[in-house]
Amino acid sequence: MRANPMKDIWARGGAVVSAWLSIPSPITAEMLGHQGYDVATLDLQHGMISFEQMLHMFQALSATPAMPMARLASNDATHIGRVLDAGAYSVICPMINSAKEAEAFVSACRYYPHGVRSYAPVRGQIYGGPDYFPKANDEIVKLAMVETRAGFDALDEILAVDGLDGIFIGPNDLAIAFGCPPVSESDHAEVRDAIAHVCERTRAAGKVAGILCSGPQAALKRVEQGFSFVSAGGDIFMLAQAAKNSVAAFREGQRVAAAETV
Ligand code: 3PY
Ligand code: MG
Repeated sequence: MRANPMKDIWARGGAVVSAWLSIPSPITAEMLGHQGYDVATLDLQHGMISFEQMLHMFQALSATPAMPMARLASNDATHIGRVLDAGAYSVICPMINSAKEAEAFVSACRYYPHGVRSYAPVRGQIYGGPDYFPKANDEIVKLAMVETRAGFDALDEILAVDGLDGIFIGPNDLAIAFGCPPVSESDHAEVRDAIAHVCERTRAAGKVAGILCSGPQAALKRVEQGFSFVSAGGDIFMLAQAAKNSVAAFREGQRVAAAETV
């Protein structure tokens, strides 16, 4: 089975940087996959991506160095099996509130005797290789999202779940859970403390701490803080920013030209 590059990066003490894809487009996936990210995560929860579009985006990503990952729509074993069978090489599960929910998530990702995943990995095997079955349980990274008050309170029990590789913080939902506005980099001390606490406990448990970030500078700060999985490239946000800067430069040029002709 193709090696999971995230494991290698973590073994060397590095941090994984992921693009975050919400636009339902294989061409966007292929283009972003060639920009140097370690991973490209398809957001099946809040992105506008159907099953068929996801499949084509995974296919487009396999022509690039970026490893295909998915943020699942929900903690549902049938959904998880289908996403893995289509070629997701690692998965993030939203809204994990308890150790029981984390166990169900991990179990849905693993074959017997460690889990309840049903065989056959039709496209996963095309991407992963012929020895997919004996290796997939270990090779596929599973990150549970802590982004609710219940999940935050159950953090240590969630971290004790066998087979769970780490935690991914949803900073927007976590901020809401602490009564604050949903933003990626919150100014509120209680949200900042909660994020620092999750990072610290996760690392103390020997697991990977991950978080969604607003951009590269914020992601660098998170890595400095101890996170080793950061998403620092939302397709919609980056496109909007680039478009805004481009049109602003054009308008400014027009303004200067008009001033010169007066
Ligand atoms: C959150 O910030 O809550 C997320 O789930 C990231 O999309
Ligand atoms: Mg969320």
